[in-house]
Amino acid sequence: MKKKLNIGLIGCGFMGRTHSNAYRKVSNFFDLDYKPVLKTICDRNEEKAKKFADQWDFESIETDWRKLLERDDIDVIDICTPNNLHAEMAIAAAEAGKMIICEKPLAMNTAEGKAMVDAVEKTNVANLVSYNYRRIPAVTLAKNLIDQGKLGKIYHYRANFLQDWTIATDLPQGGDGLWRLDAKEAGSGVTGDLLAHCIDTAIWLNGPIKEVTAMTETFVKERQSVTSGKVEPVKIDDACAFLARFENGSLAIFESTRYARGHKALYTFEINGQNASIAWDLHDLHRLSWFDHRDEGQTRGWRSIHVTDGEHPYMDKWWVPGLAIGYEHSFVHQVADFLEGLATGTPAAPTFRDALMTQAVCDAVLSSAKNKTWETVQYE
Ligand code: SOE
Repeated sequence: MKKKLNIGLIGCGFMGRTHSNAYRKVSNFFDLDYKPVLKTICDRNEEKAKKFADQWDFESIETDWRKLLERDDIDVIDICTPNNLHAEMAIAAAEAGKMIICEKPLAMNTAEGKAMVDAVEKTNVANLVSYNYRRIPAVTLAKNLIDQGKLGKIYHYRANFLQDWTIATDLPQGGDGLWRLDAKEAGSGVTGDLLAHCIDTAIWLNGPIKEVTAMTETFVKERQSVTSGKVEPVKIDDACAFLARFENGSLAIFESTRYARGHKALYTFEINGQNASIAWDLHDLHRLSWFDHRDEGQTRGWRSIHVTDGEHPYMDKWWVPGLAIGYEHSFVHQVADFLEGLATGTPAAPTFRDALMTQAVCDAVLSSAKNKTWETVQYE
């Protein structure tokens, strides 16, 4: 008999959908001790919450997230709100003794993130930050290959996250969907939204980042605010590029923008080691490119590994070899790992503490861009 885990999910946006879908599917594909139950969806807008509950089969709705915390029938609080609400909600949820899954980035800044880490560690509640790309099988395979030492010493790390959806100058800032353009709700622009993904993967694959130097740009300086109705200055970074040095001595270059016409969600990384290189591209997410210098000379070259075999991470849980899975499955894997962590007592990563490292790199990047300096990342 599986143990039921009642989910109270806050936020009916894009991420609310990805998480709901994951809770729905996970028990069909993974044999785990725990089974999530879509207990309550919470949104300030009652109509939206009702519609969402209907569509995703939540048992009930709330319009005030604090009520969720008072309820004995909620085990996990899943925070899928804009970034400015993460800290307040997560700290209150920890104090109420609830387990927490929080969307990325952990917080608006490192100071907030530290308070969140303190809260979950003081109350000892299970916690996870949703950096889903770690759990794309090809990315997890890259991690396994690196951990097996197959690349040898790593020299270079290169990552991009390119989009083009904010080029229109008449796009407003704030409110549903567009809160990512409003610094009051998002904290930062591409640094916290997109580079945070690249940084999380990079730290996971290649260890801590020691120092950074960055530049940012805001191409559209004013946009109408959905909340005030007035034209207001844009305070987020539309684009950011930074150089970094890892603690293992390797060098990195990261770039992100929402102004790369033609690119919708082009997250790519390439890692060059002494023996081998790997490369991955979100637009072709079930493939991992691999070059091994130790291969026999005549046939040596880049291989494209179709990461769909039963031997590949997570793939034995899905279809038969050769049949690909996609973006949404990374969230299913995330929930599966979280539930597995509860059963085994080894928490799934990234915990709030792990994600604080990414937050510290984001803060260093933003302050380097502002001060035009090299910044040492302050992890403590
Ligand atoms: C922004 O467009 C966004 O939705 C991010 O918020 C997500 O984290 C990223 O995975 C895709 O792009």
